[in-house]
Order: sequence, then C-alpha cells, then structure tokens
Amino acid sequence: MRVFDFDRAIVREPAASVVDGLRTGSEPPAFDRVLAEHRAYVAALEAAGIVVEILPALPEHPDSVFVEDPAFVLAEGAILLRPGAPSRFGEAALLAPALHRHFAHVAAVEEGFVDGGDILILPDEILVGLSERTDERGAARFCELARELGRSARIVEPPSGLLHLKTGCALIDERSLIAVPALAPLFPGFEVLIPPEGEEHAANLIRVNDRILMGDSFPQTAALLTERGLDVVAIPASEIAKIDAGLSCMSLRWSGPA
Ligand code: CIR
Repeated sequence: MRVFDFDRAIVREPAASVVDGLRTGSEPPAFDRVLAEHRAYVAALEAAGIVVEILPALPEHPDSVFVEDPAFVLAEGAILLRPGAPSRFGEAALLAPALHRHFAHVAAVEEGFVDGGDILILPDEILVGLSERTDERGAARFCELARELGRSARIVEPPSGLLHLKTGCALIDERSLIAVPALAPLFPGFEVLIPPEGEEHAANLIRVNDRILMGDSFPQTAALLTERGLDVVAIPASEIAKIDAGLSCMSLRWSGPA
C-alpha cells in the first residue's frame, strides 16, 4: 500500500462562523462560497474512491472545518494533537469521539503544541515542521507517539513565513514532491517540482489514490502535473484560501476498515 492510498476520510461541515476563521489577509470569506467549496471537496474525495464521514459543524470553533490540524491518522491508529492557536484549543477533544469510533488505538499529545498541517507523511518517514503553531515539545511528543505506531518520525525546521509545513509542500508520488523553493532543501533524495511563480499556493494539494486534488486557480501547475501523467482534479478553493487554508487541511484520510 502506498502512503497516499486512502479509502476513508473524516471531514467537518463548515459553520457560519467560518467567516471569522483565523486569517493573515484582510478579506473574510463568504460563508455560502466556503460551503460550496467544501461540498466540491467532499465530492472529489468520494469520486477518488473514499467513503467520507461528515461531522456536524461546530459554530463555537470557526476553524474547525480544518480537521487536519487537531488530529493525525494512519491505518494503524490516530493521535489527537494540540493545535497551537488559542481559538483552536478545544477542537481535538471535539474530534475524539469520531476517532474512537474508527480507531482502536487513539493516543494524544498532551504537552507542547502541534498542528496537523505541520505533519507530512513521506513513504519512509514522517516529518514534523516547527512553526508558529508547532513547538519542539509538541513535535517531539508527536514523534514518540508516531514511533509507537511503527513509523519513523523526525522534526524539521522549515524557514519561517509559512503557516504550516504543508502550506508549501505535498507528496505527489513515491519519489517526488511539489514544494515552494524555500522548502526544497528539506527533501534530498526526492525530485522536487517547484510551482511556477505566482502559483505557490498550488503546493497545498493532496495526492489521493491515483488522483491529484488541487485548487482550480493554478493552471500552469495543473499543466505541469498533467504532463507528468498525473490525473489532476482541480476544485474551487479560493474562498478557503482567504483563511489561509488549502486542500490538505479539510480532511483526515486513511486506509482501513470502517
Ligand atoms: C488557521 O489559521 O488555523 C486556519 N485559518 C487555517 C488552517 C489551515 N490548516 C492547514 O493548512 N492544515
């Protein structure tokens, strides 16, 4: 099985409060457009062969649609994380019941901070990037828990300026990644595709089974990936981009029994 083979996913319906999600830009998103993007995303996951569980919206947590940050999942088990933004502190506990329904093994990081957006699964190891959301303590504890699940994991220090490690990179197949230039040195031994200038946000894409799901505002990157023989599915994501999100953060994906 490849690390991007998935048949299950958990997502969370956006709440109307998503318009108050954390953002570095000035313009808030429109709720109806976020909802439409979320529906297109779920449909694209389903079309890629995934059974998707949709959890109810959590109005008290504007960013809770981004389920990737409070938890981490593998076929072998799940790890509840500790998101580093104060408004997101309660999200892991609210995800816990769904994880317990699907996984016999659910561990939890109980010290420091670590956001799932900083965790990148590669074929032979897991990388955890330090960021404003993920500190040494949380990252180190996460690595220990990942090792208990049989995976090798280590901390990396990406250059600052990105919200999360995966804001700027993603695995596209077993030997190659897409990454913004500043992150390319983190991946010796891989072929690194650099997104064309102006399309840096294309790097937050997801490889799902034999497809690449990416935002639909990046035609040059889509063409580069298509030329490599990849099956690219472009979906609308410009509204969630207003709250600093890309495609990886809206689902927890794994391969395994229901
Ligand atoms: C936040 O700042 O936490 C959200 N507005 C965006 C989170 C995006 N998460 C991710 O890329 N993993």
